[in-house]
Amino acid sequence: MQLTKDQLQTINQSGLSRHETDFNYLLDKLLANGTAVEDVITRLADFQVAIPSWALGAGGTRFGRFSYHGEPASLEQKLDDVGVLHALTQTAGAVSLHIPWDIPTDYAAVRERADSLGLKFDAINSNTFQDQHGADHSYKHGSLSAGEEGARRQAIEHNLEVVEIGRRLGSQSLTVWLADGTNFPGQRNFQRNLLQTQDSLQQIYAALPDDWKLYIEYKPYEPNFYSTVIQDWGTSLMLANACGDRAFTLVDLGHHLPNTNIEQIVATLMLKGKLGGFHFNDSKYGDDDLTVGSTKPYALFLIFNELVYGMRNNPQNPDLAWMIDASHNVKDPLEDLIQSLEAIQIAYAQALLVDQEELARAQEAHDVVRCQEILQDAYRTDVRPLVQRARLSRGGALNPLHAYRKLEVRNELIRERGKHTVATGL
Ligand code: LRH
Ligand code: MN
Repeated sequence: MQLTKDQLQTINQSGLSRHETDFNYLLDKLLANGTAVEDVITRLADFQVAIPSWALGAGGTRFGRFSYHGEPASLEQKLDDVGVLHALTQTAGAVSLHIPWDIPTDYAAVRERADSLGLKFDAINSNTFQDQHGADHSYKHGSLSAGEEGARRQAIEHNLEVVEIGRRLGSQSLTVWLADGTNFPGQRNFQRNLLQTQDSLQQIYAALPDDWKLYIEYKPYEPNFYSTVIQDWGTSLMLANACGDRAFTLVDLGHHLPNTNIEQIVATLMLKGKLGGFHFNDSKYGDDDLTVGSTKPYALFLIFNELVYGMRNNPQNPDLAWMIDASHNVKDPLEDLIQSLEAIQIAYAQALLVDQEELARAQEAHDVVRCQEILQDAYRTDVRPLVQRARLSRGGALNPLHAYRKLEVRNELIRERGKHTVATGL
């Protein structure tokens, strides 16, 4: 299934006059504030988020999984689904693969399909949190942190194979997330585990192609519930520093203990030039992998406010990798991802409206009330007409969710794929 720009322009017709009214109303307010509106629209249109290949089917938990119909049953069909998201939103121009869930059979065909859909391959993910059939060694007691030389060697080899797969697809970064940890006090030696992990990551880093980056993702718990080797941003940063200049910390929004100030972590990592990228999602309790902006939209805005400041003031930090990492237990996976992409665009647009100079003056003057007013004026601005404008400027849908339903995309996918196809992934 592919959507054409003509199809979308036809569907957009009915909403254009409403959009014009809303846009012009907002334009007046922004021009009065001296906002560089065209610059904001261009930045929104250029902002591309990678879609996780493991989140195009129904997700589940240990308590069960409720399948969704018309799921992509192959890597090619997954690319088609990301292609639909990109056609509608014009902000999903990349895909992040997970190995072994997405091993290509025909590299040339996969690259060609991605090219035809306007998709790039962003960071590729290794997987040493599941044992593969026929594997010589189990990761039950650790992978890159394992004491057993065999398991560690196997895990390092797997990461190098993943890099080779990514290299053949045009990806230029590897994301390593380790489930390695313990469930009980005394179960393993913290220091030996960290040293073995550091040594393993250094071996992987040393084998990376010169133009590649390594993203080290941290997580406080799950699937281990007493300790996790790479538990927090500090540990990830230490390991990235131990590897080298092309190793960075990856921030998954769901990988923080309750009430963690994530925007401060973002500011610190950007100042140190070690923020590599994001796995966007939302959560109320743990690593819930919910729709971005569905539970804590203000927290997302505050994170983007630090990102906008960092992108203007921290040339030492490289361009960031923007990725979603979510799991869809009750929603249509594509509708869930459309909502996440919208929430990311809205938070970025709001952050671009923050008068950073005015904020700096108020901070200087310790005018605490004014500081909050400046942030919340931007946050309380309905920026959706700006986000729509950016989409329209690239031939996207005025309202992607409306277009997705009007075009009956899910029903068409079921017609093409049947009701019982199951996507690989979580
Ligand atoms: C771990 C994680 C990691 C992925 C996995 C699918 O919780 O966030 O990024 O490998 O989800
Ligand atoms: Mn993640």
